[in-house]
Amino acid sequence: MAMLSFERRYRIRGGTLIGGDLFDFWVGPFYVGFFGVTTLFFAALGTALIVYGAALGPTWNLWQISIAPPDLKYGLALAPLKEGGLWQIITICAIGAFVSWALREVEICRKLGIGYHVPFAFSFAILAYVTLVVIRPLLMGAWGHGFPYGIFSHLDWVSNVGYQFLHFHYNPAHMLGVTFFFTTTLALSLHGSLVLSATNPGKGQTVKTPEHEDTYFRDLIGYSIGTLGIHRLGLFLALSAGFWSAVCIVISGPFWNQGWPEWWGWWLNLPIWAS
Ligand code: 07D
Ligand code: 07D
Ligand code: U10
Repeated sequence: MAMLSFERRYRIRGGTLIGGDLFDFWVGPFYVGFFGVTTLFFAALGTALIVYGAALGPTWNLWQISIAPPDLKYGLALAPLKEGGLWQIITICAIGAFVSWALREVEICRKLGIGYHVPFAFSFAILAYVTLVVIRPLLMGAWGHGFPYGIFSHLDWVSNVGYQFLHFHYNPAHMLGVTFFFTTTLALSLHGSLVLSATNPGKGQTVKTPEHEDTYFRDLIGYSIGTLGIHRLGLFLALSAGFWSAVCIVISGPFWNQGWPEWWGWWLNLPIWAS
């Protein structure tokens, strides 16, 4: 890959969080850094353990391979390797790799002198994952409440946990999560299409300016959020989606253990309805 002159100027030492010059270099297009090495270490070890778990059986079918968390009877203790211990170590590796990746993002931001928005955003995905496999199991008293690591088995987990609460769609935080996910795709489709309409207008026509973009939405809905604003909104919507997802699962069990439809009893019990 050709090295841009910009890259040649910025690819210098410094800005690392720890370790000083240690691993402060690039390999091909990749910045390595201390956290690149820890990412590779955790990712390689975690993947190797998943392959070892798969080798223990019963299947090599990629869709059906699954590393299950320990039985609930082990509570918050360490389980034997073949009875969920593997899942526990893989979880440590996954968190190690995700956090290392986020810190490597931070180091790259520091080198470039840009804001920490990308690692901040990724930290919401990490939060959602940690909520599923650490925070909620801790609150419920057993690692067995984490989800199994397999392509179809994790779907079964989502469905089973959903039906344990009768009708997960009635979970108010799930409603917010779903709404934010839908709104994120709406915002991205509006933004992507608007930018393309102005900057890629077709043969023979001139590229239009942000004024055209602003005016389009003023004409259509009376207001334009602006070129910087749409990116702030997009980030807010996407992070809110992840945040409310984490909330919706952490309250299911630790803070609400009936069906979610029952939660809406507070509405029926409002004094204004009393006859
Ligand atoms: C496009 C970026 C690229 C990432 C990809 C994922 C692996 C896993 C590991 C065999 C948008 C790479 C996949 C490394 C292989 C083994 C052991 C990101 C993009 C392409 N899920 N989920 C998928 C994960 C949870 C749910 C697909 C991960 C929760 C539903 C893929 C996690 C719940 C559906 C996948 C995770 C849940 C999926 C596509 C972690 C609630 C689907 C993902 C670490 C959040 C869809 C067969 C994608 C599907 C799907 C990965 C967690 C629900 C296998 C890594 C427990 C309902 N999930 N998932 O494109 O087709 O993401 O499943 O938390 O319908 Mg899942
Ligand atoms: C957890 C992923 C983190 C990923 C990380 C990175 C790698 C590297 C490498 C590619 C959070 C991983 C990276 C591995 C890969 C390379 C090179 C993201 C995570 C750190 N639901 N529901 C949600 C909808 C129903 C249920 C969230 C819709 C049913 C349960 C979201 C519908 C029942 C849980 C959502 C619907 C049910 C959820 C998921 C519709 C089942 C959760 C998004 C239209 C019968 C989960 C935190 C998310 C949750 C969750 C949407 C239906 C149950 C809001 C649209 C009614 C049990 N559902 N759901 O969280 O909140 O992403 O998890 O019907 O646990 Mg739901
Ligand atoms: C956006 C944007 C914008 C742009 C953009 C984008 C958002 C302003 C200007 C970006 C968007 C896109 C490009 C669109 C497409 C993206 C998606 C759809 C999102 C999903 C992405 C993917 C599916 C791709 C995922 C790919 C990944 C994550 C890359 C995988 C890479 C690796 C595994 C390597 C990682 C590198 C590391 C960790 C460090 C470097 C290390 C090496 C190169 C290896 C060498 C290692 C060493 C020397 C260290 C030695 C290691 C040791 C000692 C440990 C080893 C241990 C063992 C046990 C083996 O808004 O507009 O445009 O483009």
